[in-house]
Amino acid sequence: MDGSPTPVPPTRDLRLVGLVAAAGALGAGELAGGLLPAASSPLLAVATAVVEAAPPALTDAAIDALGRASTPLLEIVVAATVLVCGAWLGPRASSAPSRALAGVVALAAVPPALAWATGGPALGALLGSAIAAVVGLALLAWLGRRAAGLVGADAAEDAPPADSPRGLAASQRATLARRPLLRALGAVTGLGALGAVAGRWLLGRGAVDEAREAVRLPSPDGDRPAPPAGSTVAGASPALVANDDFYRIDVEVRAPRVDPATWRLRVTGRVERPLELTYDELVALATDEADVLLACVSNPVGGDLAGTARWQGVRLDDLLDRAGLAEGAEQVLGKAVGGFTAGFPVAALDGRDALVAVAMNGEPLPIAHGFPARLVVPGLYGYVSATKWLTEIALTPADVDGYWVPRGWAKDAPIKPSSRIDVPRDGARVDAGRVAVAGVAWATVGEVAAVEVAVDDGPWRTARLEPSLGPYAWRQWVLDWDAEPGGHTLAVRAVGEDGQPQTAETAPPRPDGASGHHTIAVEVR
Ligand SMILES: Nc1nc2c(c(=O)[nH]1)N[C@H]1C(S)=C(S)[C@@H](COP(=O)(O)O)O[C@H]1N2
Ligand SMILES: [Mo]
Repeated sequence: MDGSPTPVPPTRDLRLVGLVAAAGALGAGELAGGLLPAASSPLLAVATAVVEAAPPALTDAAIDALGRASTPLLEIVVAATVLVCGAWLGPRASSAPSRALAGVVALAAVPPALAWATGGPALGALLGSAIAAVVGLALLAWLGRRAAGLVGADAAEDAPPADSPRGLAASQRATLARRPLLRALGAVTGLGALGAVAGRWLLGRGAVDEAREAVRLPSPDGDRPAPPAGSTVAGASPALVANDDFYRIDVEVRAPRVDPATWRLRVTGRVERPLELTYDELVALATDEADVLLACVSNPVGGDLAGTARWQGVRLDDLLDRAGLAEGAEQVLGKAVGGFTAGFPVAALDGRDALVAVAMNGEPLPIAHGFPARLVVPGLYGYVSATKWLTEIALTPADVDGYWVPRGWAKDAPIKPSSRIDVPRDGARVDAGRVAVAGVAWATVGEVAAVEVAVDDGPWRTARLEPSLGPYAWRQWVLDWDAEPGGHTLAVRAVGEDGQPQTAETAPPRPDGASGHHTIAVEVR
């Protein structure tokens, strides 16, 4: 150096440097989370903590509006925030390096702090964040030097060839001088993205999927009727919803990947003989099969957060008989690997086919639906009963609350009888003449005795019911409607075994499930 002052690059460049360094840091954090067993992705740690600590009204709204898409979106928002912080830090790294360093340290402290405050993997997040911060700082320094044009080798490489005219215009020189910077920025962005993708791929790959694919299920006792193939009317729900189409709701930002080799199911609490089963032991017992509707309490009238599947597992009442209920065993509290809990009264086990399920529609449980094991309890909303990634069944007094209860949802949550029109869709235009109106209907438990449809608030007409898959499944129905031109409304209601039609009274999902008639409008031409 000749002692001339260090050139100060334009703020625009420094912002870009900060943003790209942050992208590199994010990529490093993701890669660390996927590569190192001891490290957690800082992004995942923050998103998990936010979900954990979010006010219930916010999580409700997010689930309503976006369903499961809300958590990936949350991660994107967190990542974008980090990028913005990076862009802010970039110019400060050259003007006030110690403050920029403090900024990076503060930013890196957020994931472990949030994880610690919400009972998450604080140490893992600390390691992941530290790695990300070190990479971020190194990139900030390196890219900052490039921006200042102080890296000789590449600058020389980009110098004008010997035969070019000397004395380039200042603007041309500036453009040429920026070239190595832009190249470096591009390379770091690409590597950061690659690191993030690789990290998530590593997290989501490997042993657990292989173990799951290698599972051999025992053949179930008894014969369930073969489910009718597909749906009776195009666009209407099938009797059994395929695993890939089945709704998914949970608070886990990322589905836990549980290694069945080390997993145990424990039956604990107010029992005479606590049990501990390995996965293989549980699968060997899993010869019971039931067609059971699962429904989410957040499901609005006419919504799609419900579905019936064929579950295979071991009856919960058999398992509890083996453990022996002790004094004070009033509630079954399912505990999940990630800490989620769901509890329902022991009294709900009145002979209904509640299962510790290991299979769904003939396959080992998909990871998203709770592999290696979950609870499935007919007649109760999922948030009080259907614990996925189940690791413990605790028998407790009634006053222990599951995850959602202190968050403002009802303690007791039987599924409300409901019915839904699948076709035609709300707002559809259909041709006059014979129109097949079709959908599904369900009771809490017990058969749906009838489904009725009212056109334009006229008399209730009886729909045709498809064969029943038993008292815990939803039931398909079809009504042939002779549609006349004009605008019409169609409303549906289910009638239970006791002859009671489902209530017309409307209620929102909170606190114990929506009610009211699903009503749609159609335009007949
Ligand atoms: N571990 C865990 N299990 C869980 C939940 C959860 O957030 N975490 N959500 C429950 C809720 S609210 C519902 S509606 C059902 C949904 O099950 P599915 O995703 O298989 O459809 O899972 C239940 N089991
Ligand atoms: Mo739910």
